[in-house]
Amino acid sequence: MGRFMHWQTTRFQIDLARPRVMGIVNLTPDSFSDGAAHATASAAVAHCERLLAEGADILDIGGESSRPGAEAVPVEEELRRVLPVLDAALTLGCPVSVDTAKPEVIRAALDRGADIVNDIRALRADGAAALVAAHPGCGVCLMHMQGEPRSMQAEPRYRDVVAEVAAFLAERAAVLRQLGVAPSRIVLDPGIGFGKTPQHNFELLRRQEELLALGHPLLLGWSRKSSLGILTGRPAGERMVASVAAALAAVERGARVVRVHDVAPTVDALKVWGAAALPRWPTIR
Ligand code: 9MG
Repeated sequence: MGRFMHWQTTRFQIDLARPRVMGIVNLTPDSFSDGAAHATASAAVAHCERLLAEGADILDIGGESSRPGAEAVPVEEELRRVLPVLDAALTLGCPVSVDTAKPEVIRAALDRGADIVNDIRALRADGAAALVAAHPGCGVCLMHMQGEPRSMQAEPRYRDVVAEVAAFLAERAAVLRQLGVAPSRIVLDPGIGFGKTPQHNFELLRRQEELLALGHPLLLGWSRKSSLGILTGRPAGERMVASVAAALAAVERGARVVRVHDVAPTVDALKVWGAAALPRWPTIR
């Protein structure tokens, strides 16, 4: 998995000796999954509590949809959606990640104590990397995306998707390290479905060890993605089994964090995988 067996974050050093489950908390009314149902902060907090009860290790809270075709959300609206839920989630005793690319949201989230910044733009917005670098210890997930959510699926093109994603992630991690961010704070993500065809996504899965060679833990987000729908012929609401299978395949190939909607089945599957793969984990009496 690379050199770092833990993920350093604001309040927690997350042990990555076993794979971790990041539960998705979408606060977007147009979300492809739970957004509308969790439009209010109290429903969203109840959703956070449910994900933790199901075994999530990390919560990932986001107020702007990144699904293909999604329009940008103004910064004030994103703050309005995210901050009340973040404040409550930070009292739940688990690492809390904020899924955002906007420097204003990153700053507000870190000021309130967020543990991780999960940025689908890999901190490329002006000032975003400097904000993370100025923080004493937050974790960060740097994700690859070709293009913009509004148009990224129009015509994704690569000569070698794995080599190009790896080069991008290596460059972004190097930028952060040069700014003084400790390597143990950095996790990388190839960005399944972000400017990629199903063929690109499955090529990234097949050759995932080439991304592990970058020396940082990998986070993978396959949950309910359209590649799984194309493969199985199922709509987003019926992709739980496919999502669990993809998470397991990613973990089998070295991913240490999986970002998922369906926490309970993923946790069960990882327990079985762990019992088979690692004789000393979990302990069976
Ligand atoms: C916000 N978001 C949606 N999909 C994602 C993925 O695959 N990875 C990460 N890090 N974030 C994502």
